[in-house]
Amino acid sequence: MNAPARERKKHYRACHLCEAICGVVIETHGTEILSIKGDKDDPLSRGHLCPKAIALKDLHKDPDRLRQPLKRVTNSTGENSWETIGWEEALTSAAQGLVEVHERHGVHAIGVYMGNPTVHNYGMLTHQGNLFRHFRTNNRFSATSVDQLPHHLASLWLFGHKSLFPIPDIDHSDYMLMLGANPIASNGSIWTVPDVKKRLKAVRARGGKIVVLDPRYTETAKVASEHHFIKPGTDALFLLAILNTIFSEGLDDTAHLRPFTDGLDVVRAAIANFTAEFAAQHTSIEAGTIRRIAREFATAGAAICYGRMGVSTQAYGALNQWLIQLINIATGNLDLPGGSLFTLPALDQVSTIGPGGFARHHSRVRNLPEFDRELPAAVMAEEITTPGENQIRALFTGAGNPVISTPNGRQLDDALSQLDFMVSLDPYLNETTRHADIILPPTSALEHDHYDLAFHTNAVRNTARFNEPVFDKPEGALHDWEIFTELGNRVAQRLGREAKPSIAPADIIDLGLQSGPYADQGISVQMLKDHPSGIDFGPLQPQLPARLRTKDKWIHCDTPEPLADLARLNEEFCAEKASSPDPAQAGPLQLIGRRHVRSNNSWMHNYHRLVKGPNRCTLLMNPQDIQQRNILEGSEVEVRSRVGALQVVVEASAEIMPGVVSLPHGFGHHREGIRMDIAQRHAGVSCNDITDEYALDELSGNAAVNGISVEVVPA
Ligand SMILES: Nc1nc2c(c(=O)[nH]1)N[C@H]1C(S)=C(S)[C@@H](COP(=O)(O)OP(=O)(O)OC[C@H]3O[C@@H](n4cnc5c(=O)[nH]c(N)nc54)[C@H](O)[C@@H]3O)O[C@H]1N2
Ligand SMILES: Nc1nc2c(c(=O)[nH]1)N[C@H]1C(S)=C(S)[C@@H](COP(=O)(O)OP(=O)(O)OC[C@H]3O[C@@H](n4cnc5c(=O)[nH]c(N)nc54)[C@H](O)[C@@H]3O)O[C@H]1N2
Ligand code: SF4
Ligand SMILES: [Mo]
Repeated sequence: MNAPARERKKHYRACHLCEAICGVVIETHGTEILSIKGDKDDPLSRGHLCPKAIALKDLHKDPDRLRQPLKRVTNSTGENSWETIGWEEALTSAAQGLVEVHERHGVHAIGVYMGNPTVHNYGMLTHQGNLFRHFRTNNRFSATSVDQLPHHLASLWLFGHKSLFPIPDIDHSDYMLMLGANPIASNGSIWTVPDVKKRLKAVRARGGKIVVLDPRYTETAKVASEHHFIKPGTDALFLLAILNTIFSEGLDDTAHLRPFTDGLDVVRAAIANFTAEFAAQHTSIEAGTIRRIAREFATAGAAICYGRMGVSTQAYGALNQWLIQLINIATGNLDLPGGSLFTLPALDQVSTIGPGGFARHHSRVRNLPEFDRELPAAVMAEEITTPGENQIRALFTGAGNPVISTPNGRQLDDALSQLDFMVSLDPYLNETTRHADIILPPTSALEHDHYDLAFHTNAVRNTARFNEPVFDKPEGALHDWEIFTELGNRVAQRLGREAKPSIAPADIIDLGLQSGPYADQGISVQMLKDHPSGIDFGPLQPQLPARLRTKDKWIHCDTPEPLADLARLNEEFCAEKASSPDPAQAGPLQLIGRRHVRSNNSWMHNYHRLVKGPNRCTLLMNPQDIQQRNILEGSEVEVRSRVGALQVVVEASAEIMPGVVSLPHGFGHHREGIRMDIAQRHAGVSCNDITDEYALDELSGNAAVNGISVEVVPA
């Protein structure tokens, strides 16, 4: 072990826990963390922090965080136990298990699932290829298809690259129309916007307007000028009505976009029947209100239409995200300061990674389309359990917890126990990794350096920052990227292929920076080390058409796939009208999720400071719905869906619209055999135990974890 340095030290760091990437200053004494504070000199986050930042310490110190590889041992009576093993044995066994399945059943028998923290850990992004180049399997999955897949598709269709996201330029905007997002709890997503509350309030303070559409009166709705309840899954009708009103009242003006934009006339004709009246019948928002919002939006100085999880993980996710961009385009708000702009990050993924593709192959059992060489996570269980050629028999998971995060988690939980072999790259023994044969735990985040490859690309300002490790790497420990390299090399050896020399992630970043858009300003890793709070390249700027990655550098708005999807929408809602339920009867309810600022998906419940206080894993239900069902407030209820049932405490709340119930995701830590002491004591239930693997956006294959039809009865 290195002798711990004993002096007090200040370390500059980006918090990697969420997309806001706030700058923090961590003061240490030897191996102790004395304080974690917001970095006022960070040009992006300007000193902002949320309560999770302090968990950087808890996460680092957590006694449950694995420091050495584990091997599952099953005794003669079928009982599992875990043995701590050395790295050499762990890597050799992991390589052997994967290669054996490969050799016996072919490459597609290997499945891969990569979770959300992958994109917060640049070494995983730069080095995962060292392993996966050996396993070019069709059975790749990630959290993308329970999340932002529709955003990627809309960007690919309209702008020619999956990561070319228009970013709300909130600091210069006059009007924001926001659907299905709660940035005050989530701290923003596909929109890196630290201190979003202050930025939203500033819009109102300068006379602008924020309009929020959400089935819950959220933390964000509370700071908005206007909030409207919207029935889950009906946003496409609302967005179409907005666009339709803009066209029919002659409010469209593509302005500066006209020289390189076409196809809007085709869209105008295709959506002529989607009127504000039609939307009003289904959304619960009056036609007059929809038209007023359309007029306000189109005539505001600079306006943003933005939608996130709530409009992405539902039955019309891709159609919604495409319509949102068409509204921005038709009103000339794309590529306009105060509207939505593209970033120009110091290391530009749009120039360094491929654009992505769609539907080039399909899943074996259900024939769902791939996106960017990944299949929808909703088919993972059936691909493991359905016999036949290319059935998944071995699985590699990295930084993911799909048992808790993907629809019908119980089914997947069961499927994982049927695998021949499984390896997990993860610091915890949790609901998913407990099925692994080998768990490979990486170093803690504070033990490696950090550059944000993903989120500068989505930020409200062009900045760059590189952080050195806060603590030395413990002897014998391996970073995620080193594990990928070491495992990849052992796989290569077994397959008789050449091993790859390993270049550290920081060196890759250095090369990228020096050939990136700010190369002329001398940017390098060394320069960033000399400016630990980050370097500011200023506010976002208009960049079209140069920034487009479509072949002809035009935006063609008449995208065939979403245009064709209008028929599905029309059919569903024309049919629904005929069978609209009797409001006096207690019919089915729609289940949606929610996020809390002290939580983060499934893996941040093991820190006392974050989970203390009242139970947050409750079912929110409108008092009217509670009364109709003879349920007692605060009692246990049973929530049933097509795939199963769970029991949870009900909380009466007028903040949730009638007909809708809300349960947070990421809980359900009661499962046998996990090693997360505090999380187990705040176990809660997993809402994905009742979400449905058949509830999808049929166009994109994205999971519809919002808007699940459920019944709620006294338990
Ligand atoms: N504190 C915290 N922060 C996080 C996370 C976390 O778990 N906790 N997770 C991170 C991740 S991975 C992500 S992707 C982001 C997500 O970031 P956001 O999308 O901003 O977060 P959500 O809270 O999921 O917001 C979705 C909203 O959609 C609403 N909604 C549900 N169904 C519908 C619908 O049909 N229509 C409309 N209009 N609204 C609907 C919900 O009520 C909710 O308010 O947050 C990130 N940040
Ligand atoms: N019902 C419902 N389901 C949802 C959502 C919802 O709103 N409602 N949200 C969806 C969204 S937006 C997302 S992004 C997904 C998230 O789904 P996942 O990515 O599958 O799950 P996480 O809960 O983020 O789990 C992250 C895992 O990574 C591990 N980990 C953390 N840091 C590191 C690291 O640095 N290296 C490695 N190797 N491992 C690490 C943790 O221990 C944990 O096991 O869930 C989705 N599922
Ligand atoms: S908002 Fe909180 S969790 Fe997100 S980066 Fe900032 S401090 Fe970290
Ligand atoms: Mo996410």
